Amino acid sequence: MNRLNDATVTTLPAAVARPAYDRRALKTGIVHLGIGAFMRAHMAAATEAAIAAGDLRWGITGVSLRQPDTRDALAAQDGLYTLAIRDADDQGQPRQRLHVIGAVRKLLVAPENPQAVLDAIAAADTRIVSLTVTEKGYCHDPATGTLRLDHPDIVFDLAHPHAPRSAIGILVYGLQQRYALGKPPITLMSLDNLPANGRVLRSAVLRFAEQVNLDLAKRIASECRFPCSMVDRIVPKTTDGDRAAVSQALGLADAWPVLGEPFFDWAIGDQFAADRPDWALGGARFVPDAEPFERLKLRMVNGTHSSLAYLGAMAGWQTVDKAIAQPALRAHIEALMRDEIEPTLPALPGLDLAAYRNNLLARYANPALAHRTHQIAMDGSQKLPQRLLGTLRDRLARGLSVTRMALGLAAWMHYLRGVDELGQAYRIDDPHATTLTALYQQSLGQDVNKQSVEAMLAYAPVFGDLAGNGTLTAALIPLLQSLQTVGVAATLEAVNRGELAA
Ligand code: CS2
Repeated sequence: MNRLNDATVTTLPAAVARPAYDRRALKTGIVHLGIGAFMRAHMAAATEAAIAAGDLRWGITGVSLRQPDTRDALAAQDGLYTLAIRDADDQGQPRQRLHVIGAVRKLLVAPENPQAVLDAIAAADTRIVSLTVTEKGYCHDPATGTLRLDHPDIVFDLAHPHAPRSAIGILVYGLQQRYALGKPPITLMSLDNLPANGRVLRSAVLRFAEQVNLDLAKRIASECRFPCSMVDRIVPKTTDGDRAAVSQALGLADAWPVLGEPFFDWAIGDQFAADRPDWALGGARFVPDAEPFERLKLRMVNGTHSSLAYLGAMAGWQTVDKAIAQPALRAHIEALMRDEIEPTLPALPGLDLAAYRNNLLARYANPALAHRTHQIAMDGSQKLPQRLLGTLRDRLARGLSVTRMALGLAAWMHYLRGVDELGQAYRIDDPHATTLTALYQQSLGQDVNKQSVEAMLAYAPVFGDLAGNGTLTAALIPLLQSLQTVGVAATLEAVNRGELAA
């Protein structure tokens, strides 16, 4: 089978959308750090819409911060790849719509050539540097949001200005080079699932820049912009089966297609240092303040996703659609949103929360995505603060019940056991895995009681000021006991009957 690339793209079946513009005329306006599946199915798709409308300034240089695999797959394809949008037809049969995306012009692998990445950030045409480096990529303390100057990658980068390896180090040295060349300031845009992601990025960049040069830090602070943004599209990891199925449908081999649901949302704070693409053409919304949208999305989508993932993974429900098909889990997730999360959300003009909730349940039921619960379960230490703990803090402060929120947290703690209810062992994929699994084994793994639950909640990088919270401890004890003794399904049924409340 021939490979998908600029020469073969003209042979695609008519039903496959593809670039109709001249890719050779495309300039590079965006440098993106962390060119994984999510970015390729979300921001790149919206950028493609702006380019297709005739604005050829916005080609993307994609940077991988660790592995060469994306570059290895896409370089041979001239940067082209397929976005497969998957859902079910009226009969419930899975279907997909294919779109070959042309926005990615160039791919770099930072460890191979860090200077090339700094050069790209400093280039005259670059207006925006965007990031999807996942929560842990900010090298910050998840509980407080502050950059950790003792993080090994940050320590390394402060000592190696020409070969930085963290996103933060790369950004600061890239900006330093840009200013040295007299180029105008740019926009730095986080697309990660962190609350106030633009502010988290700004504070990390400035903290690092202050260590490098105070004048540089001041210029960045006053001239660059760091808009916050809420991003939403479910993008499961591509499997070999997906590669084969997409290639078959294209009639050309695509080494790394990406998959996504039809749903797309992106609310961007409209604060840019210079030009930007008209991402509204691809479904984005420019808003004065993205933070209320982020809170809505992180608590409703990611909060319930993580709860569902830990419960589902422990019960042996391998994918989100299989998990949400369990009536007791579905009833719990619906009530969790309606009764515990929604009352903590700020009002947003025009937002119908009940419709948002029902639409989310339908998204979870999408049978064509096969989104693995273990995939969502990874990096819990980095995800829980913004997904679950903010809602919990708000409810605890107002003296409201937290049983359903606490069940998600209990399920995460239970997940640290490393073996599901069918006896299947799995790896805890988390930067804090070693400490957390040891902590679990010394505490909850021995017995569930006040002391062992308190020992877990004392883990400061995740729980911060929740350590010693008596109400939360009391809520967790019966839930953890139930998960350990009767399992996920029976615990869900009990919670749905109004039992197990502290
Ligand atoms: C998921 C998210 O993997 C995860 O942790 O919760 O990637 C989720 O699919 C997206 O944020 C949806 O927009």
